[in-house]
Amino acid sequence: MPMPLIAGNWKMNGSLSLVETFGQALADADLPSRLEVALMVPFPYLESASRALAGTRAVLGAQTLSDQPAGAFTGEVSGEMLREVGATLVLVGHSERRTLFGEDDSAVLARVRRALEVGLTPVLCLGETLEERDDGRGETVVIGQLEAVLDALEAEQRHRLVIAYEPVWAIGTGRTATPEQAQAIHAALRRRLAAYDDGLAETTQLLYGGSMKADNAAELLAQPDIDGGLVGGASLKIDDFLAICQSAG
Ligand code: G2H
Repeated sequence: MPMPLIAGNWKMNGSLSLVETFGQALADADLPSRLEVALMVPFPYLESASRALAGTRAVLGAQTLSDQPAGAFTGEVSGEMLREVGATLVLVGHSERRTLFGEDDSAVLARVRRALEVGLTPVLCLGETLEERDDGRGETVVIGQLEAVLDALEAEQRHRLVIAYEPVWAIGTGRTATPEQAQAIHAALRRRLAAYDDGLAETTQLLYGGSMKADNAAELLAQPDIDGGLVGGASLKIDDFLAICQSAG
């Protein structure tokens, strides 16, 4: 059973004072012993979040990275820079990056490769749109997104990823996948991982993301193949975020 992981994704939200609030509260919190916690904050807050989280169990993550190591790429941020300010994880292929910023499977793969090169853990996000689900293609789309990355990696590299399933139709919409719907896709992902190698299926953390909240986290996290959560909106309120962490223990 992989270690549960609750990762908060602030998206383009938050403030320096929210960073401080989270640092304090996470330092004081009595979190379940079998739990990993991560916070993905916007780039400008990474350095202060790194300091604020230093005395806590939470690790720091970024929300994307450039597919290039350095150079004339105005506005971009490299994996090396993220490491330097204390990030250890990075989201790759979040559905908002795929749909709003045109990141296709090859762009996602390039970013996963860069993250691995610099020693960041990529949190690879996968998910189908409502149209794809309604057409009965949900599982095929999600497995295809997984294969687009894993087929291209070395066996050893595949063991250094976290996978997040986030149905696009459930993100920020208040519409959560039912525990059964989420479990069905997670089980399919686990089976596909096992086809690469058994150890991969056993150790890879499979997170669910999509309107996870304090009041629905427990039943989602109780599913056998859901190992944690990628939490957006509910990760902006410390009480909600801590409540979700408690349900994962
Ligand atoms: C989607 C999630 C985190 P929200 O995975 O990005 O967002 O919880 O707001 O649906």
